[in-house]
Amino acid sequence: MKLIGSLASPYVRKVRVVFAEKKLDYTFILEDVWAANTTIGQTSALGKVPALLMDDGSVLFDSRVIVEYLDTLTPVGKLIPAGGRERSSVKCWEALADGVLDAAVLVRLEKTLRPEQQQSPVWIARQMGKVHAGLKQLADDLGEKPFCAGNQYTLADIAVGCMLGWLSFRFPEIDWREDYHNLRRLFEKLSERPSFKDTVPQ
Ligand code: GSF
Repeated sequence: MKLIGSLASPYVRKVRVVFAEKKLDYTFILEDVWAANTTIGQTSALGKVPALLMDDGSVLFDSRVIVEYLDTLTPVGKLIPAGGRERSSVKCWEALADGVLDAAVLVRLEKTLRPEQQQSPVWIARQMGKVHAGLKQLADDLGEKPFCAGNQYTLADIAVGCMLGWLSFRFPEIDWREDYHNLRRLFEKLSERPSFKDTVPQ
């Protein structure tokens, strides 16, 4: 399998962390989707990373689809519960963490791709509202539990950890560590795992 992605993308990081946790081999192909000469469109119609090029030539895209697939490949380090409320709960944690990212990415694109006079403060405030509401929800849901889903490390922790790491990377002014001590505690624990250490955004 070949994973197409970048070293900065939090969605790509989520997939890389899952590859590491599942002890699965892959080839990492770096792609700058923002470069004028990017060829990502040949692999993914949406022009986004991550995209997973399968050995039979087919392509899986969207990090949530990719990680779900990877989790089925081996019972090693099961990251998504098999079914029921436990499964949908882990997927919901992931959707919330990814949703915070989606909003923050929109703010970053607004601020980096548009000239300052064309930027919309209303749009930026709307998206930042989602970032802050999402962080609060995640912290409330985590409470004093060791991991998002309770006692077990799951995809929920990976999604939340990748989101927090990216916020620190691109929005250091958002002081989530100070606002939410439980998210800091979780993040520090996750950051000790080799899968997280090896994929710090850059
Ligand atoms: C989001 C991927 C994405 O936005 C997923 O895979 O989970 N829901 C998707 N990737 C960005 C890079 S980044 O912001 O991490 C991307 O490839 N954007 C290119 C574009 O043209 O929007």
